[in-house]
Amino acid sequence: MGSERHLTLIGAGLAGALLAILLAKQGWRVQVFERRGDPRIDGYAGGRSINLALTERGLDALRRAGTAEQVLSQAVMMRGRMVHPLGEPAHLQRYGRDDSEVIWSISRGDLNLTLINAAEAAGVDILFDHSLESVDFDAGIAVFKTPENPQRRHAFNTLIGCDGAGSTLRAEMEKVAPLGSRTEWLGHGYKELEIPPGFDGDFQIEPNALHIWPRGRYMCIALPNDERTFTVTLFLPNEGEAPSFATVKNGADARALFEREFPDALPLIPRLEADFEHNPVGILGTLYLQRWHLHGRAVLLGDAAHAMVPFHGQGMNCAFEDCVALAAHLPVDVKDFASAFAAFEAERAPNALAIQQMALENYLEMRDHVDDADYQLQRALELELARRYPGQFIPRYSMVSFTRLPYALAQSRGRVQRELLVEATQHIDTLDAVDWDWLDAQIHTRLPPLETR
Ligand code: FAD
Ligand code: E1W
Repeated sequence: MGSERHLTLIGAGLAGALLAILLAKQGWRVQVFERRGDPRIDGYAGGRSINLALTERGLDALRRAGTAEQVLSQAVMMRGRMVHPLGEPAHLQRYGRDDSEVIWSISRGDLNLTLINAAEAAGVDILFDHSLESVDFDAGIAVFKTPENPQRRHAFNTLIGCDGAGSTLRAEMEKVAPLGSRTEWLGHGYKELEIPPGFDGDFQIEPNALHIWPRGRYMCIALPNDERTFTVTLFLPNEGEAPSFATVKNGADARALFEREFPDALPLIPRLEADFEHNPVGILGTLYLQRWHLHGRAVLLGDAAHAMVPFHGQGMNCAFEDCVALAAHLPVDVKDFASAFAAFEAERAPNALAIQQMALENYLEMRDHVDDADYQLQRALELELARRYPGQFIPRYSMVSFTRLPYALAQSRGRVQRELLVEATQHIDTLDAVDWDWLDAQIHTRLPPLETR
């Protein structure tokens, strides 16, 4: 492809399909190579979690691509987390102030289909069954494996890697120049199970919530699907003392675990044994990368650049924010790709690192703290301060999920706020005892007002 206005994307997953739309809309000719077959012919084969939480950052990117309305029409609203403590009734902890601050559960397969159709409608050329195998960056030749040809050569000007956590493009770039990549495995994995509709055809538990069963070192969650099912995800340590995936090895072990630890969920999952034995254990880790681009020849984004653990529900949302940022650095008359990629990396890398760290922290918070008393008092104070200081004291979860403030800013202000919450609730057990004057002075000096629009 000799044309200067031509871009080659690797991967038509979530980020690749969305980025293709944004770039085509601003005048680029875009070709996308995807390893898997066309989901419209083969059915959707994309593994991993069956549904995903979509929040403001992702939604904003979908609006820019013109697909937000269609995606939301297939989404289920989640107002908060429904916490299921062992031996106590479940209770809803709202995410936001009201129904303007909610998150959305969407099907990965439906979302990918919507984006692929919109990309083609925008003039993007998607080549399915094309798996990137190797790249000669100097010659500008990428080699793909297809069902007909094990070595199909394709000339390119610029490659954009949207090929996910196991990125082949990243591996090829690393053969040419060190990218400083490091993967930290979490040591915990996950297994997906299903809650079907009840006998009446309706949801068996509250549909408008993300359900969490926190159990200290491990947990279960469930997200609603629009066909009235829930996808349950069991997170456990891979090794070590029970329960872990080393001790819970088969369907019978899983049933015993659920009888003891998740007795309210067990009757909802009729195919527990079969799901457990058929579905693989998913692995989780964080990918840190020091360089995201190879001069002006290739750049990485989404999971290929910064895979993270899923406990904040931000991997896709962050990848979509990357797409908007990269498109903004690539006007169709861009002269210097190397500078554009460097500026993109400088903008996004600190924010990717911040959400990677917050996602790791959120695992501890979800599985271990959401049901303890200190936490609940801090949370009650946080909600009260958010009410008293709008645009100034914004809960960290809200900054991450309901605004597009940079993740790094959410993290740094979140640190200050956490300190204030801990200090203000030490040695007290009701909000009546809070020293409001001290807090007011702290907030005015340490949390300058924000513009969130
Ligand atoms: P992917 O979606 O993985 O897409 C990569 C694409 O590249 C795929 O289509 C693949 O087939 C293709 N490809 C790979 N290799 C090649 C090759 N060699 N040649 C050609 N094509 C190739 N995020 C959220 O925002 N909210 C959530 O609630 C959420 N929950 C999650 C739960 C779990 C259990 C997990 C594991 C992740 C979750 N995520 C969530 C994260 C989210 O799934 C990822 O961040 C997101 O899919 C990243 O998008 P991507 O386009 O970078 O990669
Ligand atoms: C969300 C897989 C996943 C996806 C999510 C979330 C969680 C726990 C998990 C974070 C959250 C939506 N979260 N929920 N409640 N508090 N924090 O907000 O996406 Cl495990």
